Amino acid sequence: MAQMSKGSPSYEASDITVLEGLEPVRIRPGMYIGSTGPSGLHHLLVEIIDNAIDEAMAGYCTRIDVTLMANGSARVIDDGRGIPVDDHPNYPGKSAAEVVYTTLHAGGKFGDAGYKVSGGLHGVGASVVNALSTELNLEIYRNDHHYQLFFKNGGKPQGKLKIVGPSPKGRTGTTVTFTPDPKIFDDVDFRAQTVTERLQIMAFLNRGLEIRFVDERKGREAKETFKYNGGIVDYVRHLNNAKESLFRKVGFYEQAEESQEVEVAFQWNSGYYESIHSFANGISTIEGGMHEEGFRKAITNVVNRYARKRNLLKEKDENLLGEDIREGLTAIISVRLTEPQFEGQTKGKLGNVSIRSLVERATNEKLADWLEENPKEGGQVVAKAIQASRARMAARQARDLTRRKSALDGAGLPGKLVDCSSNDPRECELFIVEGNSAGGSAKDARNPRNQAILPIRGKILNVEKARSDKILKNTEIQALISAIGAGVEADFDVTKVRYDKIILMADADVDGSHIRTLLLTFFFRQMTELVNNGHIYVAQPPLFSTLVGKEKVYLGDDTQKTKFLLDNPTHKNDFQRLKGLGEMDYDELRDTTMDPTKRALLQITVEQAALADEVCSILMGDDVPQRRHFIQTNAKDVRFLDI
Ligand code: 1YM
Repeated sequence: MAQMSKGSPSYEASDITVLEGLEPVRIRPGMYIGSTGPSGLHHLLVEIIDNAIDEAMAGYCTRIDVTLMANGSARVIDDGRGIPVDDHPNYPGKSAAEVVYTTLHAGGKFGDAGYKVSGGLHGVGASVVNALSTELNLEIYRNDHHYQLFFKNGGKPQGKLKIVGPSPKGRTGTTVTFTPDPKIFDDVDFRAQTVTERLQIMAFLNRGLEIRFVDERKGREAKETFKYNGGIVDYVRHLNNAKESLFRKVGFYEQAEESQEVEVAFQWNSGYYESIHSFANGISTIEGGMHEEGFRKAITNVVNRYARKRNLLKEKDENLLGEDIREGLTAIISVRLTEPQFEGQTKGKLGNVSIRSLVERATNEKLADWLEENPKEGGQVVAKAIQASRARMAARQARDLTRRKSALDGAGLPGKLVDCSSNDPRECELFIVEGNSAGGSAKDARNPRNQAILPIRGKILNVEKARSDKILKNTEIQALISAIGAGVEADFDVTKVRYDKIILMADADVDGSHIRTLLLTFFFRQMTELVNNGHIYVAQPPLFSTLVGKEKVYLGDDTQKTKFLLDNPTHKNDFQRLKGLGEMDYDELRDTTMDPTKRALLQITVEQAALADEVCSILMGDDVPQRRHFIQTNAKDVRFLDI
């Protein structure tokens, strides 16, 4: 470690300015990293990795090592040029490296000073990481020297950047090791999965770059290397891996201008949903933006033109819509540009207009070429889009029919719905119950004022394996749609939902789990806002009950039973194993699922619903009814057990 030069007045003077420099970050960390929760913590690591990635994008770095160390710190190593060590022109007496780590600078200043990174941010986040760390060790390998500068207590440099030894032959690069400050963060424990997911995407987006991950923490030791010579082509393959692709090839094209470039990879699968992921300078643009707009517009044009040229679409036929063409499409759009403008609520939308025309032009020319060169695949794309357009029209009819039906028979509620009397959705609950007998007992145990029961027959349709028209014609699904009362798919309006809580009540066995998975997939795909806004719950009836005096005590599972026995060593009464919902008596059902003061409900998160969806898209193909598979979510308490 570099020694602190105690007693040196000039050092102390600079020390104060530095502290002033980074103070705002420690006072309002949220302004710089979003939050002091897990996302903020991981943001620190991402900032440092991004600097290494910038160096890779500039063409100087081929490998990045990320290590979660046993003592809780994180280390990032790159083999780039090393951060410049000479004095920064605007800060006499300070190395550029020190300035990068101690001033809250905008990228521009460094650009002015002659350091140029194409599209890079010149390490703007490095000082923020330093400010929020108890210790940060910066090592630079450059000019055949090994330099070091150590910071403590939120970014205080402990001396100047010093040469501590020679650089091993030819070695250049930067190594940063930092310890997040537990006074700032709620929790300073990095989650390996969060880190590796990010690293994998970075590796996909930077073709050929090798990113190694090592977890050295006790009991969690792990190693993983990400390197994709196919770049985003490999990314598309990865995304479609579990799906049935329409053809083997993954398409790719790219185009560059002076200050911006685009890369697109694409493949269709036999499913019915589109999955377009876009990025700007390696940052995910979850809300889309100009690059996606350009792509969507052009792909619609190109495929229509191609279909007409090959006479797959006749003169009298209407044009295919974009949504028809994008059905089952998996695509990655990755753009790089010098001054990306991130807009929108979560800053996840790319605003640069110039990129739209680049992506549009590239797609118009190169996707058309690809279709010409791959006539077999081109034909398959058009055939699928034509099927999608037919289904779209049939779905419209089915939807109209559902609407007309509701207009005719009064409130339009399904016959088997046992509705509640309250008209205030905020207090209303809908129980979706498997089977008629369970529905019967639920009807007895409910509070008729605000609890409604909808019995459904067996397994509903797997919406991952069916097109819109078929989904909307399914009676069980029609009953769900009209009971909830807020439309479906793009027409779904969450403000019209008739119940605040929609509670899935299925047995704790294989069949029950299967039904829950199908229902969650339906909500995830067709009533997405219901999941996003936390309206979906799963009732979790306990497995055991026992009498303590006259009071019946319920125990969720074997673990709870064991714990109960440990806590109550003198307990002598038997344990009843509760049967399926259909066989529960009035009191049992009320205590475990209907009475808000006693029951256990699990609110379903978007991640859980997405997992159900994945299960449905991978495992529950109509074609493989015999295949059994078991998936357990991270939230131990929902299980998707599937046939
Ligand atoms: C483990 C983190 O920060 N690598 C890194 C950072 C820089 C450079 C190389 C670099 C940039 C330039 C020239 C340039 C940075 N330099 C600066 C600044 N890895 C990590 N690797 N030479 C080297 O931008 O022209 C900021 S970041 F501003 F000092 F140039």
